[in-house]
Amino acid sequence: MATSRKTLLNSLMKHKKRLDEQPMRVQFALDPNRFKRYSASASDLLLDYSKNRIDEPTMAALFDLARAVDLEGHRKAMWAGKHINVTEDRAVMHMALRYQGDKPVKIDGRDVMPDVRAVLAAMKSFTGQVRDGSIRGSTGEAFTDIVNIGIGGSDLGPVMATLALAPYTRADLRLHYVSNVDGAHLHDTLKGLDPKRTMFIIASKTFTTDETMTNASSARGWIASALGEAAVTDHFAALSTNLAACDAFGIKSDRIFGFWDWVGGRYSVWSAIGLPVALAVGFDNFEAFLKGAYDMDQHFLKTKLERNLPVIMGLLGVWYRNAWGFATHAVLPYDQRLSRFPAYLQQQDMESNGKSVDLEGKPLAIDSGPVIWGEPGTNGQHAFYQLIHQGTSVIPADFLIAANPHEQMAPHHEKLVANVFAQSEALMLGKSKEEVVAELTAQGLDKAAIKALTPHKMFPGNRPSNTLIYPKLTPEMLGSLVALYEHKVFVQGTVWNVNSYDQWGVELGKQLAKALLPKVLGTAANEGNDASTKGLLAHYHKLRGMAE
Ligand code: G6Q
Repeated sequence: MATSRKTLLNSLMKHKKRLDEQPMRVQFALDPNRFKRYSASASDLLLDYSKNRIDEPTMAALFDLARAVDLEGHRKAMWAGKHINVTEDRAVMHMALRYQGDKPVKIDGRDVMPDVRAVLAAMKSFTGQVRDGSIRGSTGEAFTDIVNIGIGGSDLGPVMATLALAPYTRADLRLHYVSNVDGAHLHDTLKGLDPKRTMFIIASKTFTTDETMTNASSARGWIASALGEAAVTDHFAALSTNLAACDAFGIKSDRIFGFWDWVGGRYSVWSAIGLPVALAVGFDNFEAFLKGAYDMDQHFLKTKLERNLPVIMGLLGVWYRNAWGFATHAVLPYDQRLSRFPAYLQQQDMESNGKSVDLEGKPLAIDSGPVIWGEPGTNGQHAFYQLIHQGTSVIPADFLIAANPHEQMAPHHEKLVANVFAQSEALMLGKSKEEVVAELTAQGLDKAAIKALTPHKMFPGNRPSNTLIYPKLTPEMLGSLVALYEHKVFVQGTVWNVNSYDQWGVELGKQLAKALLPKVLGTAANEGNDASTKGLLAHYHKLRGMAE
């Protein structure tokens, strides 16, 4: 019988014990080559992982672990189009969407590349025509505002990428994203928009998601009441695998952009779901985004595990989750335009590896995915970094920084860089009692004050972080970064032996509200639920002036 995951992960504990006694600052003092030893790159992207609780035997044990769980075999299976999404019996092949080579990419014996290229060509033509004004609204006006209606995987990727690539967008073609079923989202987005110059894109893999369909129907009403029912076809496009439902909605066939069931929602920004990004930044830039992801695919496929960025980052995450028990992981981009990157990764990672049964359906005997969270720096420094520095929880973090800003506004970027380097250094070094006492003494404080203040001003240090540094946040680099994290999630899912590609927790949400809606509306009796739900419904009815 193969060694269990629990046994494999337990074997890491002896390394933890050793490292518990040798903090990073000691290791840095002993090894002037530590940065060189623990940094690796994928083309222009450098990962410095030297500020982690690691040494050579630990890294060797982590790579052994990757081999023991047959990471390379699993990777090969994914690329070969095997149905590794076992609960939905599907291949996982979003890499085909960005494939730049000329070999066939087969799923179930069929080369999918002709279909992929046909959709890309249609996207190119459509986005080009909208951008140059040859596709216009029903009254002949060029579009100035595009509203993408979608949620989850049909929203987060395009929102994140559009914000990240703001320097490549045009001021006269604005992208808006509506996801929440809360009417406030659509209402506030439409406020000030002119129906004559507004196009809606309905982005939904299934074309059945209630939030999206509700927003789509209200948007349809907004266009129809302003411009007439016949205008709908000129003002709507759709991105979906459900072509029949798009057609039934009234969307013209040449404005429906398809994709396939082997593209998971949270992995779909590379597909037709990326259309709003291509509209915002132009198709050439969208292609560069795909190319950057392809480069990372090649790195992940071809680089030996010891130099492989997604493998290193994935294994470090396993190390902290399973050997040290750290429950959360922060992603801290020092890049304002990556403001939605942590939220995007939250879905990518937590929906993928937030699982508690293994591939065979047996309960996991080990911890799986951590909580992913974060905000851009330096804002976070003035808020939650306090806990990262001095709280009782240790939170491994990824810092991201570009060497070159898009704006020539010295000294802004230089200050940003100084802050990000300072943070990871401070987290690693901490501040000892001796250092605090010396500092307070130099400030001239008396003995009693020093004694009282010292514990508050000490920092434990030895807090781990990775730093990712790249020349500039270009479309290509963004593609590489997103693909890096996708593959990191794959590595971790493989170690934990979970299906990273289903999302039954999401499906549950899609069903629950449906059952309750008639009771909210008051068309069904308020009975059958638990006392809390029943009480909340009754109070809601009272606040809305409805009879119970
Ligand atoms: C992603 C999930 C989920 C999905 C949304 C929207 O992997 O499956 O976030 O993207 O529920 O689904 P539709 O695109 O089908 O509307």
